[in-house]
Amino acid sequence: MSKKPNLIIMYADDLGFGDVGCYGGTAIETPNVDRLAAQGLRFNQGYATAATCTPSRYSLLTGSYPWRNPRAKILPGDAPQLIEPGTDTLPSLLREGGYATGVVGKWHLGIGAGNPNWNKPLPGTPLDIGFDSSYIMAATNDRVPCVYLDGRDVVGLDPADPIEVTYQQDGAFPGVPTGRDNPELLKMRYSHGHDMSIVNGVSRIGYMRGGKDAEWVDEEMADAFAQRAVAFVEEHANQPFFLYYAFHQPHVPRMPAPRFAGTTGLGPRGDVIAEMDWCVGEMLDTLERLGLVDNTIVIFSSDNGPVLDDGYEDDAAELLGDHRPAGPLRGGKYSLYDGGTRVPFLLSWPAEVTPGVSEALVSHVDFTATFAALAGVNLPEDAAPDSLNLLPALTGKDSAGRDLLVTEGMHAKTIVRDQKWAYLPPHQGPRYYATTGNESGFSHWEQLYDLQQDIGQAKNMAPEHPEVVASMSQQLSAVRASARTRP
Ligand code: NG6
Ligand code: CA
Repeated sequence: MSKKPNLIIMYADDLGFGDVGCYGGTAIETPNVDRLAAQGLRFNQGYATAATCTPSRYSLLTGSYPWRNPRAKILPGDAPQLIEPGTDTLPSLLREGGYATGVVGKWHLGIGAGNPNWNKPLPGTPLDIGFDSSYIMAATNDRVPCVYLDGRDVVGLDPADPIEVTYQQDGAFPGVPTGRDNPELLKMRYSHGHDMSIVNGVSRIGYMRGGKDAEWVDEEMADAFAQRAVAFVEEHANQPFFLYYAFHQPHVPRMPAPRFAGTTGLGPRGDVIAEMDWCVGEMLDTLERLGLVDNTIVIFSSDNGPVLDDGYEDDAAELLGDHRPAGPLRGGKYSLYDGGTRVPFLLSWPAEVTPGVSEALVSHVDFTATFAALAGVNLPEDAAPDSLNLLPALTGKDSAGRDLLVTEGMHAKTIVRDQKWAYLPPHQGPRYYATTGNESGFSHWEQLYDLQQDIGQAKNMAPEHPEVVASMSQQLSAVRASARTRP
């Protein structure tokens, strides 16, 4: 290899294993994701570490399982930064290896010391944990503040109209409309939660006042992020770069640009997946235009599995037809079953990787060790404690990958899987989440599934294989008890 390869991670939000064409989905056309799959490897057993966003992203960027950090839970929009400055992260290590590093899109890993003053240059941003440039939303598209952050600053803020944000239960600002009190102002109605401050005709989680000029327009978000992502690649075309491009689709509220609205027949959820596919295409076209395709590693994946009603009445369930967002997998977002964490996982690197399909067991947690090694950077002893250098598996030279993988559902409850079995210990909690209808995976009983024979986790083999249950249970306890799993 003459020159270090560029790395782009395109990371969807709540996209399921069955949502895109290359994984067998037929309801939504995803020509650009499929184009990426055709020029690279498609992993059938690629995992996020968690069935929700913040913990997954924490692992992606730190190489640490999320349950090691008690704060790695779904965060409010005014949460303190989760990754402490000084932590060795995927971007900080790549920067050490000479890479320009940038993030565009959804952050959801906290800012500053918590409850920051949005009207001053912000401390504790992505710039403080290894990114040279950052253009993000602080949390999610359903949480305040509904503004973009460029580096340390809110974009387009009028100092005469400062922003205030609160997540206190009774924090409604007098005179500022909420979904609860002013449903007549809504263009997208909430189904559960999401009844607080209204921005752009959509009520959100949390309260926000001021910053009118800075408020985002959801229907323009895909274009805004795509433009910045493309600009980052153009600026750094002549040096190794790492871009973490975190899409907001298909997370709620699903508000596509008008040119995508109504195009899929599946309602907003389908339409924003089509829009996300367009974003992937913009990036692939940019690499082609700049002659960067061959030596750029492009990864496409999702932070967790799919959900239909995640808090707005957008008819995702009603218009679903035969489409199965999780494909053959059981469960979805929030779930301990594979639908929660087994996600689309593509890797293209034409200079080094022969296109195909891989059954290797791989996880986002492995990116830090793998790409630090590829960049020629030595991992400090205590860095990325759960990250394995899986370059051979990720480039298709090893067909096995990991021996063992831990994933989590809600409340940092964990399960373990190996090359054959998934073991779910007994966990307290409802079997189904009342609001989303998704299956939790919690049960009074031990669950054991043979993923080689039973991808849909239909038959609990625990009663027949007590010895496997004992061994898997012991392995899970051992991982949880150890401070690190990286050799
Ligand atoms: C839940 C929200 C859901 C979504 C999720 C985070 C409610 C009732 N539900 O608490 O809408 O925002 O958090 O999603 O508020 S994630 O993909 O960022 O993890
Ligand atoms: Ca998510």
